[in-house]
Amino acid sequence: MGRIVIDPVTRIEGHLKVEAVVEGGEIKEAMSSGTLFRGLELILKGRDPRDAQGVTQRICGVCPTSHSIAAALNLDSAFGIADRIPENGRTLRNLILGAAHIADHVLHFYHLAALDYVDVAEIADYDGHNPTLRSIKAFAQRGELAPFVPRYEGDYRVPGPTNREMIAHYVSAFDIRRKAQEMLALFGGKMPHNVAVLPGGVASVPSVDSITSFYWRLKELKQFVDEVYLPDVLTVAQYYPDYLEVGRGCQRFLSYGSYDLETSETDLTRRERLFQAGTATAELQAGQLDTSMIAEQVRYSWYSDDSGDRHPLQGATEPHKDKPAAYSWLKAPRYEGQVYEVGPLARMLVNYGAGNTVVREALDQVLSGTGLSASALCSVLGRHLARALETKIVADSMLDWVLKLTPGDSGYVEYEMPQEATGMGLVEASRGALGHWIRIDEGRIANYQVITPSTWNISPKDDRGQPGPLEQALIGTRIRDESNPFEIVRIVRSFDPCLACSVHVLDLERRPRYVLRVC
Ligand code: NFE
Repeated sequence: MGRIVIDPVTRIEGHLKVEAVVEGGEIKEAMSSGTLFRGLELILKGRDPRDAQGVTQRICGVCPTSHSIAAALNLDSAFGIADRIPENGRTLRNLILGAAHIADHVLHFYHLAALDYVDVAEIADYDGHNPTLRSIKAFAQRGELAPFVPRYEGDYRVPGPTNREMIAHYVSAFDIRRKAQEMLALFGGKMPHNVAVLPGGVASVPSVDSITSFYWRLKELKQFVDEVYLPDVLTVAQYYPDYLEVGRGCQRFLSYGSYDLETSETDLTRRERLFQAGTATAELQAGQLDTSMIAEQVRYSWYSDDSGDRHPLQGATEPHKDKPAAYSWLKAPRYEGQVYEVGPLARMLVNYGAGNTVVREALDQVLSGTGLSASALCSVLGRHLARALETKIVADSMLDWVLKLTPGDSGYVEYEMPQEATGMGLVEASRGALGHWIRIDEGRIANYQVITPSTWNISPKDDRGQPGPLEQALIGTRIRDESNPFEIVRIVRSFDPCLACSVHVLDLERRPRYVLRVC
């Protein structure tokens, strides 16, 4: 029996340690640990509720835009203005969030995950004239191939010319990400930590100029998604079909839904959205979402036990760093006591199962070319495919939405802040279901709780000992070479984990806490 420890896992966001117990070449047990503490909830206690809009964006530098939308929806609901957001405000929020998601998904595939399948070292044999590839080759010849090495030596299968084309796409994807961030800043003011999304709507007023600037960049992004990103993911699927079987996970899916198409319905789980809220099984059995069934458990988390199994409105953040048996700073969110995966795959399966025609048509079109069924997507490559497909759906929808903006119209509504209230903001961040909950007492924040997507996906075992979604996806995987466990990192990266929503635990005596092996 062997034990594999990867700490930290690189090419993800934040600090994750993965441990796997291997017996007979197969993972029998897995533990995922968030090794940093996120205490933003404690910082918010006692503050003006409107501070949550700015403070919660600092949870993370990658997904601050999703937090800005979740916080705004949360405060809208607490302030009683969820159904009063002007049309421009609703549309601008969708465009700001969509720009963030496109940038994020392109970042994830090209700059984090694709290097598990594309062999950059192969560039040493390149004798063509592409200037980008020639300059990477020059670095390789000088032995300066970082950040592409060190790495686990995977079984790289994409043939030379296609492989090199994808290396060139790695570089062009930087430009695409920049353009998506520019789009976000046109209406949001800046990235990261936009300043325009507020409770009550969006503070910026679109002009013909800003709409046109947004539109032409979006056209270019759409072309990249259609002609480069989606085909590249399908290419990977063609050469690694076994990864359509690997990493299936818990096979229960949950989504809060995203991109409001109207705001008259104040219950966000029933509001008409581009992606609707719900649950699904791998067999595509859809279910209605009941947020009262969400609770966090902490038996294996570094939090005091009496803060366990609570709905987020009653949630507590009481760190207990020496707790026996605990192994993660992440709590274990569960729905009806069961383990659920969130993320792009969940969004696609929940909406496919519920008969969302936009998702059905897009997914059926891609699947007809691959011969797969929608339920076969519960896998490493299924997650990548779902992510690329939803990027296409979002980009296509945004082309329509941006032309619906009315130049010069305000997207913001005035409001009065209540002294006592509760609120809930549900949205889909790039990585999945993101929820913010607030309780206001005497005009101040009495409690603010955030459950991020990675808290769902990377959660440790729960009070009943059920492993989290990533842990379940790792268990049963066959490892070819324990000293080179590329199968593990491929599974981990398919979830696009982000543990950055954390604050460092400092040891003021500077004792070493871990020996790090960077791969
Ligand atoms: Ni820090 Fe995030 C996203 C949120 S965490 S990147 O997407 O919320 O999974």
